[in-house]
Amino acid sequence: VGMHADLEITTRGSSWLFAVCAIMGASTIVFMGMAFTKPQSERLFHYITAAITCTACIAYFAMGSNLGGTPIQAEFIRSNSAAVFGAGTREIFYVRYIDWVVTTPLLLLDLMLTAGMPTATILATIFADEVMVVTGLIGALTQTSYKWGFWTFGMFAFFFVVYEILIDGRRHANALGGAPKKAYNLAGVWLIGIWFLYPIAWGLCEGGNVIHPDSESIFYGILDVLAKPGFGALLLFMHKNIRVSDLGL
Ligand code: RET
Repeated sequence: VGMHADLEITTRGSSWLFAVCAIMGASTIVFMGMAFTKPQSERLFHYITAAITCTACIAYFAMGSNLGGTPIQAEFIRSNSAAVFGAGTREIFYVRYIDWVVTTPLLLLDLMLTAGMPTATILATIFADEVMVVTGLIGALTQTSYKWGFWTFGMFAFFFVVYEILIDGRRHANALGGAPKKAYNLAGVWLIGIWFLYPIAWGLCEGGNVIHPDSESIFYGILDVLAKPGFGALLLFMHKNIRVSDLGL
């Protein structure tokens, strides 16, 4: 049933994707459980963080079921150790980008609301983030080397996001001082450090077709666990001494 790519995930890849699905689901339950220990007015960051892992849980359910992907012509295929030249298709999981277009703005919101950044700055940063994800998707679905043009547009957008988080956001967080400053600086460095690995993974997978889709699942899977439940747990832990109302929210 459905279209098969010449190079696609195996049952091992599928099991790993379901394992990540379970981690995302369990994290969602934990974050919601933590939310209910707080009064309603103090739950904003718990809700944002739970929405992120909930979205990922569903995306990983799709990928584990070998859904949300489509065969895309790749220049050549390297299957396991043997390099096989010629025409062939690779399974591209476009569902990742549907996940990212929802979750990456929420991750940025978690961080930027912690620093009390102005609404216009938050919206501009989220716009750049959306450009980054959508150009990444178009590039992934492109069968020619024009795909690297889309990747380059995405990198420009990403550098704007990095500037806003590391320079502009830090300035706002430092002005607040105290617990928000500590939370922002730690979670911000964690976020940017992990996000830098995504365009590298893209280059090895959707871009260059250098690593097998099973390896892709492991690479992106580890990044997603660090970037979603890992980041979320760190952020909520650092929020222990911050009152949502003190941030003007
Ligand atoms: C793409 C390709 C185009 C250039 C760049 C990219 C960056 C993607 C990033 C994704 C982050 C995803 C997260 C998911 C949730 O856990 C689109 C791969 C820069 C940074 C954090």
